[in-house]
Amino acid sequence: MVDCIFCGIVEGSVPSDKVYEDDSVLAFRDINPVAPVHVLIIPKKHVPSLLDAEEEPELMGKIIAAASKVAKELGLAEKGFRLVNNCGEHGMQTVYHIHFHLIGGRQLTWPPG
Ligand code: DGP
Repeated sequence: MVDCIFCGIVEGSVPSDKVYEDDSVLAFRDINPVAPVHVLIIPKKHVPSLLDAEEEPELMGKIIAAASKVAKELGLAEKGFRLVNNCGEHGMQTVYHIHFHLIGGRQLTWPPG
């Protein structure tokens, strides 16, 4: 998957600041953070978007479990945090390798823009 930047991160050809890794999931700091903690949690397998998640229920469960683990490890458990997926044009998805933004370390607001 040469055209996918996140596949490049998984393969190691694109550098990243990793905070968690297992056999099927990788988490690394976002290059353009919007909060003190902004981590992207991705499957190592190339899954384009949430529209494809229906075929990957086990993998999606592993991503949510990793998000819980990373949130606790990065000190977000006490005050809380947000886990966000942007899907498609209206969701403002820019990288078509599914990823979940783990955002915290400050007071967040609602609704998002
Ligand atoms: P989204 O709009 O949900 O598709 O957000 C994609 C995010 O990916 C965005 O917050 C910036 C981040 N990003 C894009 N390219 C890179 C990269 O090469 N390295 C890292 N660490 N993050 C990246």
